[in-house]
Amino acid sequence: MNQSSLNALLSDLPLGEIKYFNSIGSTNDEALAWANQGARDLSIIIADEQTMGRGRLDRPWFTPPGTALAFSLIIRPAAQEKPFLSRLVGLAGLSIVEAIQTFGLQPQIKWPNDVLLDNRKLAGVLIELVWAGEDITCVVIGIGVNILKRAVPNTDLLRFPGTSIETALDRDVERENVLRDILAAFIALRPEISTDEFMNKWGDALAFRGRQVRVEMGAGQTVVGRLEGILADGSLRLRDDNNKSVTVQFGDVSLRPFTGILNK
Ligand code: BT5
Repeated sequence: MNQSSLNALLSDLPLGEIKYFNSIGSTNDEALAWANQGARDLSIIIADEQTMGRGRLDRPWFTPPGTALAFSLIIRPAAQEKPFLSRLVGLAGLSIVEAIQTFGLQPQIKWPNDVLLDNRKLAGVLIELVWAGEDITCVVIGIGVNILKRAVPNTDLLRFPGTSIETALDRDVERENVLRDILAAFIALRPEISTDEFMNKWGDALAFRGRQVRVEMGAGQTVVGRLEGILADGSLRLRDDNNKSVTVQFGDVSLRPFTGILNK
């Protein structure tokens, strides 16, 4: 992967500028700085290696050299997109899902920002906003996808088990092509973001739907219930043990460990 191969490969997609780095701290940091300096819509920062890759809440995201896709997409939302910015995480997740489906695999979205293969984390999305006063001028969408087995850190470093495309297919794939497919899917889905069809696609891609889950919301706060789906603003709807509907805006979802005794 290098600047000229990327320029050539992506030349027929309606993108902004593309900047490639052999090694970088975090593509999101570079993209946020570039967004503030006026980067065009759909400009991309991509790196072979990240030394300070980030997840949510400043958790680490590992991108060893030559093993993964790590890039950030800069979005300058149009006025009509602004009411739907909370759906961008779904748009990014669905774009990854569609790209991975081309290998005959069945990825799913673990709400809000992970893509799973065989119930293991294949990819993560980190959304960050650029504000001007009360207005959001840019959204940076950071995407990390594990291509080779070596991209996945040791399990004791992970909150959730990880996987890679190589693990699932038992062969290497051309990571530039995965990048291209994600970007093409993103560009094709973007005009649908305001529609019910988009919400249906997002809901259909959800992992653990209808299952009992636990959502950790930080500071020791936890909600448990049956995962029902996603609301129009991108939040998660659960049904708790008292049959009450519960809405969650932020958190980490996992399957609820069974602790009770089965009553017949
Ligand atoms: C995420 O956060 O999953 C968002 C990851 C976004 C990474 C991209 S790469 C390009 C761009 N530049 C950046 O600096 N970031 C974005 P979260 O849901 O908070 O998950 C973070 C957790 O994932 C960590 O605490 C680890 O347990 C786990 N993790 C870290 N690296 C991983 C990897 N390569 N594969 C699987 N899991 C990983």
